[in-house]
Amino acid sequence: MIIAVTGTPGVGKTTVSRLLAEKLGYEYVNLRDYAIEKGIGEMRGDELEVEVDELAYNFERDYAGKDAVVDGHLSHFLRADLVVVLRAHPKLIGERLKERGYPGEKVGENVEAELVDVILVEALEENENVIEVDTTGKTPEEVVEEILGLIGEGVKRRVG
Ligand code: DAT
Repeated sequence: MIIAVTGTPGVGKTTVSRLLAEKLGYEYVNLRDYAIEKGIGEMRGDELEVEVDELAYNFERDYAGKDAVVDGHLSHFLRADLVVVLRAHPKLIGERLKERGYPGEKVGENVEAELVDVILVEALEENENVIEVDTTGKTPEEVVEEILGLIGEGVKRRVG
């Protein structure tokens, strides 16, 4: 099963994805590292620009039938069995990205994207199995437990 973990930068994707993969015994895949390793996309300054179709095509070829948790703000464009959209209060996103040294304009863009549900809307357009998890005020462990609970319910619903 492929689980895509997506969300606005700073929302906690990497932290949660690593822990989720560990708990499930799945491979952890950082989508940006995967793209760089495969020579997909071009660096523009610090940013990697990729063709989403090319990324999805390659990922499908390499990971079809495998168990993996895929961490990345484009992971909802992949063929995944489940998309987890992590959310956080926009103020938290702003604080984390400032701390990360993002320029003001980039911080603003991402805070706004979180405010208006950009990634959630994209994910719902791309995939039928989307769950949204609010991380605000929760530890990464609590977030992972919530995801595992929702995965369990989904499986039960399909079986029952
Ligand atoms: P992303 O991969 O979405 O960019 P990250 O996992 O790198 O996000 O997390 C950004 C920062 O926030 C990092 O310093 C760890 C912290 N963080 C992540 N999840 C958290 C949580 N649930 N509670 C508190 N801090 C969290």
